[in-house]
Amino acid sequence: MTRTNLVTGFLGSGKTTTLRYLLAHKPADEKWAVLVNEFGEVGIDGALLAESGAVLKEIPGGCMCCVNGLPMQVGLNMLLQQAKPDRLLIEPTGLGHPKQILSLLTSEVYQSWLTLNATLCLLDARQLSDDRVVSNENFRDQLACADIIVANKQEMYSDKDQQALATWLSEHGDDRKILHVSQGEIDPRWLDAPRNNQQTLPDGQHHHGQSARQGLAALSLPGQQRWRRALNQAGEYVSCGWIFDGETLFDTVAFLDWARLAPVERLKAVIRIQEGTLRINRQGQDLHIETLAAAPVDSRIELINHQQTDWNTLQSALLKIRLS
Ligand SMILES: Nc1nc2c(ncn2[C@@H]2O[C@H](COP(=O)(O)OP(=O)(O)OP(=O)(O)O)[C@@H](O)[C@H]2O)c(=O)[nH]1
Ligand SMILES: [Mg+2]
Repeated sequence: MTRTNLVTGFLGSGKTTTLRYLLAHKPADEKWAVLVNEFGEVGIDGALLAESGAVLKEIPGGCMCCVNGLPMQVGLNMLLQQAKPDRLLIEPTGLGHPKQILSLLTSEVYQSWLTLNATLCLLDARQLSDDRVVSNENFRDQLACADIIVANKQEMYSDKDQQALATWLSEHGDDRKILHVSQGEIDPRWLDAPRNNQQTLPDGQHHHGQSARQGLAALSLPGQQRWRRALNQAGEYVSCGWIFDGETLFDTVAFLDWARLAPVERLKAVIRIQEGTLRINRQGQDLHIETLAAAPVDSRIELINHQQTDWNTLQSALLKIRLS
C-alpha cells in the first residue's frame, strides 16, 4: 500500500516548495513518487522537482480530472503499479477543484493500492485580503476539505495578514491542525496524520481547460521547430507557455527583466543561459531565482494571469532576448 497525501493550495501558495522540502527529508531507504498537475500546458513543476530523488509524473494542461479523469488515472496507475512507491505525494493545480481528485482516490479501484492520509492545504494568508481569491470557489473548497492547513510564507505576513488569518481560522478552522511555516518547511511526520475531513463538497466550477490531451503533446517539439507556444484557459484564468529547443540560449539579464516586469500574476521558467540553467518562480511580486551549472534539456516558460493578456507583445519581447 502506498501512503498517499494530496497537497493542495491556491496558485503560488507553495505546494511545489513544500514537496521539495519534504523530498529533501525523505528517509533514504524509502521510494517516493510525485504526481504533479499544472494548469499551464508546458509543465514546469516537474523540472523544479527534477533532482529531488522521487519518481515523477507530470500532467500538464488543465485540471487533473479533465476528460473523465483519464490523464490523472493513467498517471496514477502508472506510478502505483510500475514504481510501487512507499509514499505518493499529489500536487493538483492551484486552480483546480479538489473534489474529483478526492473521489477518485477514495474510489473502490484504489482501495487495494493506496492509503489516503491527511490532505494538506497550503495557504498564503496575504491572499485572505484579496477578494478575487477569497471569492474563488476552488480556493475556498481546497481549504474546506483539508485536514491540515499550512499557513506558508509566514515571514511575509504583516500584522493585518496575521489578523486576517486568525479571523479566518476562528470562522473556518474547525479545530483542524494549523502549521505556521516558511518555505514549506513542515515536519514530514505530518504526512502520516490520518484523513479525517469527510466534508462533502459541491461539484465546483467545472471550467476545464479544453486541452488536457494536447497538454501532454505540448511537451515535445516536433521536427526542426525551434519553439512553440500553447495556451490554456479555464474560467477567468488564462495561461501561455513556451517551449524552446535545447540549443536556444537566453540573455540572463534581459530575461530576468522580462520575467520581473511581465504583467501577469504567476510566472515560472526553466531556461538555458550561458552559465547553465536559470530557474525563475514568480508569484505576484515575489521572485525566486536559482541557477544550476548543468544545461536543461529544453527551455520552458509558463505565464498565468487572471485576465486576458497580450501574449503576442510578451512573445515578441521574449524572442528578442535569445542569444541563439
Ligand atoms: N517569501 C516566501 N516565498 C515563498 C515561500 N514558499 C514559497 N515561496 C515562493 O512562492 C512562489 C510559489 O511557490 P511554489 O512552491 O511554486 O507554489 P505552488 O503552490 O507550487 O504554485 P503553482 O503550482 O503554480 O500553483 C515561489 O516563488 C516560491 O519561491 C515562503 O515561505 N516565503
Ligand atoms: Mg506547483
